Amino acid sequence: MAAGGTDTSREPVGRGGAVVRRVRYSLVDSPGKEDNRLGWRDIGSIPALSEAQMWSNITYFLRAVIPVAEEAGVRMALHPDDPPISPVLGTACIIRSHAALRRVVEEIAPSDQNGLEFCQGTVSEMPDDVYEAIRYFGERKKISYVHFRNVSGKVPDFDETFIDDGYVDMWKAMTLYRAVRFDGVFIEDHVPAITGDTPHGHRSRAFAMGYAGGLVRMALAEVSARTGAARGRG
Ligand SMILES: [Mn+2]
Repeated sequence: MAAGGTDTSREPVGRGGAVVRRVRYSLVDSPGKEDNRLGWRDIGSIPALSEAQMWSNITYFLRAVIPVAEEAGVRMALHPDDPPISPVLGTACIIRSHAALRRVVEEIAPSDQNGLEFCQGTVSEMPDDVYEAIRYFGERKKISYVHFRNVSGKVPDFDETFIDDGYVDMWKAMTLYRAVRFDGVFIEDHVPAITGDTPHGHRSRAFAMGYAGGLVRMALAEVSARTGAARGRG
């Protein structure tokens, strides 16, 4: 059994030659991994796990932890499988659809303290509609916080893009967070590697955070304009 990143490569295909994480599932799941430059490291003898075993495990975990979180006033936040593909080298990755997210927060352990780390990038890679997911989980107050990033498309093949260079309309997404009155935090998450940047990607992260901050400002400014106009009419 091996474990590690599921990147199948990093390619200089982003704007300005930026290097982006590229996932091609046909390469991820192949044994051998000679063609997987960032591939898998052998970590010993962990057996492959089935979907049923993984669902059993997460059920055991959440039903033990969520009551304690309720007592302690801690809000949990589950990140989906990234990338949302399965299996990976024989092990099932179960959190890869909106139905799976609903199962976690609505069926296994329904609680105000059981929420989602809503990785919008990963959710956008799932087969379902990302805007519908923002509305659905946002309306139910299940979004603990957001990884606000963009991708080129859905599974099985996609690249992680600059925030303004993917298939998701980030302004439309932001207006949906506003519509459901999401009041949590937006975080930049993965970003393309820009030439000359630090290993952590400070320049690229600054761009992503600035872009997100600009969208928040626009979204709030529209509300102020509407409120102001209403006052003006009154
Ligand atoms: Mn994420």
